[in-house]
Amino acid sequence: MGILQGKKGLILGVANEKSIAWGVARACHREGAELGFNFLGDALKKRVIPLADSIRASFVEPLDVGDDAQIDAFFAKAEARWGRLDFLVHSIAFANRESLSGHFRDTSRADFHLALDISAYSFIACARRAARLMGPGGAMVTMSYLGAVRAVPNYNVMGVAKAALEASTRYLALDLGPEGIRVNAISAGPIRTLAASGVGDFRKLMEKNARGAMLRRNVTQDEVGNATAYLLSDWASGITGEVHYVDAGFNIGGGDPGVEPSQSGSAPPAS
Ligand code: NAD
Ligand code: 0WE
Repeated sequence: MGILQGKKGLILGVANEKSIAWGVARACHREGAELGFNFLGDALKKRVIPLADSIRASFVEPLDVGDDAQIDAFFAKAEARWGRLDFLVHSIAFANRESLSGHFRDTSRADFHLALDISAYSFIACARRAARLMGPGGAMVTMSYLGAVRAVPNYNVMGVAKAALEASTRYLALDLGPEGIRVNAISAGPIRTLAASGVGDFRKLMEKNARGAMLRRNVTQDEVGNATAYLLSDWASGITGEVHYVDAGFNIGGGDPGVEPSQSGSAPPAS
């Protein structure tokens, strides 16, 4: 029996088969959960529906989290379909492409608002509607990145948005704790997804990250999915308000260690 057997959950942020949200969906489906999804616009509808069908998802509906009316309608449909909810996964971020390079000081008011609205406020907005459908044992997880707590070149206003997202995770945990609802974030290492493909020299970033990671590699969608399924499950019933790193240990390190100990011994004497 799976660790999410019989639970009903919404997963927000599947764009295609590379999405972190799809890694989460695979893990949750494998562990016995019944799932619902959103899609953003008709372009993604035809990508998300076949994926949802492949795991017999009960629910696929449009949702742009920039629009309160659409959030209301989405959760109203979830309530009509299921009546209750056990978990919510928020795997959504957006900033104007131009704000993910160049000088951070040039961030415009509009770009700041957009990044924080879609990437941080939307979690609060969805959490409020989801919590209404949850009882004790309910759980939520959102996706963050190290740029929330370190100054990562070019991540810029998204780092500020992730800092707000991580703080929101703690305040939601405080707010929903009395109702027995847990709220956590996963801080994932870099993964090649649609969102990452819009970023200049992501390959270099991934190579640097792999070198600096304790495991000397990057993480996969499935590894983030498995950790998320655990945080959503009753195995994590004592855990809330946490930011859980799934980054092969990069965040604890001091950067590229250079030559490995096994390679650094003195050369054998020439014979
Ligand atoms: P992705 O492009 O597959 O997913 C991003 C999703 O956000 C898409 O499904 C997109 O449709 C959705 N989205 C954007 N604006 C939206 C809106 N207004 N309304 C509804 N949905 C909207 O990329 P991903 O890498 O899987 O990103 C998922 C999450 O993981 C994001 O929060 C991202 O910041 C986070 N994350 C990504 C990485 C990485 O390296 N890929 C690392 C750490 C954290
Ligand atoms: O959160 C992210 C990326 C989020 C993202 C990506 C895009 C690209 C396309 C948000 N908005 C947009 N807007 C677009 O138009 N990551 C954690 C991946 C990421 O993005 C970076 C990174 C990493 C890691 C950008 C600069 C530096 C590092």
